[in-house]
Amino acid sequence: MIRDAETLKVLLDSVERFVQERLVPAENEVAETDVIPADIVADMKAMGLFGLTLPEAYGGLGVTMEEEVMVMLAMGQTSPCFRSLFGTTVGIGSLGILFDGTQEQKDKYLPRLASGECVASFALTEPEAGSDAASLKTTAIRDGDHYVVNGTKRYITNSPHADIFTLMARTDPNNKGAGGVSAFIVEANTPGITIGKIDKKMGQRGAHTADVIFENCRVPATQLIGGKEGQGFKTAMKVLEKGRIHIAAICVGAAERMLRDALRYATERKQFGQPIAEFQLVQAMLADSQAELYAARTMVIDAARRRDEGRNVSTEASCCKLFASEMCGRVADRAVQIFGGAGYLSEYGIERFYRDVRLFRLYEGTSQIQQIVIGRNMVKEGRIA
Ligand code: COS
Repeated sequence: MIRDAETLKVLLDSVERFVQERLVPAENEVAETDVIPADIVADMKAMGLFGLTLPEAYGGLGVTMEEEVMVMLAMGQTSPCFRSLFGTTVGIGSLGILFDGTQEQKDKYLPRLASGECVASFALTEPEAGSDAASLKTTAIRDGDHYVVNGTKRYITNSPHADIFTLMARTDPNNKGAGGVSAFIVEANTPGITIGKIDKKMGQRGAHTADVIFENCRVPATQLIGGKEGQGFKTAMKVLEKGRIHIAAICVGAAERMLRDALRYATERKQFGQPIAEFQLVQAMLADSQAELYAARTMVIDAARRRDEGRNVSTEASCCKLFASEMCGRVADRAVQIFGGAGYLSEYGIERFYRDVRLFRLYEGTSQIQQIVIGRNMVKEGRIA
């Protein structure tokens, strides 16, 4: 749903300008230093990107899913680490509070999140609980007015910079399944929290992940999201479902960027006396990429519209994440192929994208988890979407 085309156009124009004039020129520096410059972070805050999806009542821009997708298509045109910086806060980091938090929790945290004053991380994955998220072992045991949290969370994006964590932990150790899990807002400066060393990753330099270790960390009971135990896994699944459409849009944006770069290179690079773009085998790679990109773009916008209509989009969100992330990987591979030897050199940038986008098929649910969600829904509902 687009609420007001004029206002959206102003927002998209400013995001597109920001991407082209500020972020694209900074890509190499960020890849080398592993740090996003402070003035870029300040600009993101000033543009309202940290409050993109939060309601206007809390100081956010309150965009619809379709509007969010349009912004992410634009943000995808540059290194994914830039999106990761604010996207983790406006997405999986804060949505648990927005969806299921009490009014007091929303009033306390959402305005600070929307302004960018507070960075939020999503702490679900553990060393032994990745795809099988419901098997998580971190415990939060009630002790008077507090819960005592023990356990380790792994690959937690933005954890070195987080002010709060949306933490999923087991409040009922006798219930080993999803029903024993609760969600909490945990302030990062609570005693008993240690952040591990920043992970060395294949790509996405500038976006940082690390372990988060909880040792006898006492979290006030008022921090239990929604004030109800046993709801945390469902909160996490709802958050991830929306996050999957968001990530799919980023995949489409990144694929557009790579394909545009590949087309430009193919028209400039000459072999056998003519631009390589004139060769049909190169055109085949361009054409396959274009067709798949168009399909992914269309399905992401369609899924966003359905979600805005209030429909259940569990299947569509997983279809988008599955197709768009796999498509993005294929486009990255073809783009490197079109660049040839130059595609393997860091100075051309395409190898960096090739590494960066590999993560899309893994996080917020692997491609195989998306297949499982889609297949299960089909069998359960006895219909196709
Ligand atoms: N919205 C609301 N509730 C949901 C839901 C959704 N999208 N998906 C599942 N639930 C509910 C189910 O309805 C079920 O509730 P009931 O017990 O009341 O019926 C409960 O959550 C448990 O669901 P389910 O039985 O499907 O859980 P499983 O353990 O079988 O796991 C998968 C489901 C595999 C889909 C889930 O663990 C998953 O998504 N794993 C990937 C995790 C992931 O994406 N990690 C990335 C971390 S963030 S980078």
